Amino acid sequence: MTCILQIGPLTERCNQRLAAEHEVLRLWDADPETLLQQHAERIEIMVTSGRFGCTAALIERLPRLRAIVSFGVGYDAIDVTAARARGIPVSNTPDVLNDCVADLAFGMLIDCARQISRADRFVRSGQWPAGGLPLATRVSGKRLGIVGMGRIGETVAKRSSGFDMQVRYHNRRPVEGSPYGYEASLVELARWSDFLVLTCPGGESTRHLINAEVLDALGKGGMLINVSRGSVVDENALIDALVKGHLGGAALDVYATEPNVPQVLFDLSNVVLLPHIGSATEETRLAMEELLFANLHAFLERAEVLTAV
Ligand code: 8YV
Repeated sequence: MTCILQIGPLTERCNQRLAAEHEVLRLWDADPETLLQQHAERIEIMVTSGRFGCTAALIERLPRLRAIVSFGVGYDAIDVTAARARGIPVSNTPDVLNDCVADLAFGMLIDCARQISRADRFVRSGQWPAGGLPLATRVSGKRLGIVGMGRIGETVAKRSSGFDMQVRYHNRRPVEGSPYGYEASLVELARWSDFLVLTCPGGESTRHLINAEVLDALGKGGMLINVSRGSVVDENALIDALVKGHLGGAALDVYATEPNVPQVLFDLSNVVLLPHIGSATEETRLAMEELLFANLHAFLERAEVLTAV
């Protein structure tokens, strides 16, 4: 039996299936140092997730490591450079979550503009009899800016056609054949946009891409929707813009240091706060699990992962 190191818990179904098929060492369930001292030499495969990631130091501790199989599309928390240096393939779970992440991004956009969560809190707390809510912001016909026109960005753009929105995007380079307008300057895209949706990958290359200047360009009439990674946004600059009323609103599914959400955001009525649930539906999590197992089996059978990062 291949010895697998599992970094953190996935769904219960996934944990059980892994343990039934393989010898699994559960790093989160043990004293990591003791576990590694006893078993590091035997570990051949690592199973992790976008959330648990994997450091270069851990890769270095595992002399027989042959593959890293990850749950989730984002791999910014995995030291892919260290894995590559040892010829260790890393797989993720792309595509199967595009629809659910895009659905949520659109839901967040509408929530932020139309104050759905706020209105729900308003009714539940018995405030309705005393008066109404302030008027909200229209969604249909507005300008949608997308940062990162990858597979998820494209799926968000497709959703917008039902709302008669204009779409423009910013990316490292224009996407060939894309029907949407490319904007080389992120600041200009923010200035143009009513809603700026972040669907780019996390990691060093996009760290604090959304800074004070971009937020200022998005301005009072603009709203920021983030379903990518918290690291893409300078969170202090975002808080500053929101507190000073320089930004119309924000809907966030991801944060700089999850699961810590800055307390100051709790009191802002124009902010929608979600606990990183972009892919969290029964259907999509099952599809992600199946792709994780397909990668694992492909590697065990023919030393090749299916969806390498
Ligand atoms: C997952 C995600 O919740 O796929 C991603 O990159 O952020 C989410 O789908 C996460 O990766 C699981 O840990």
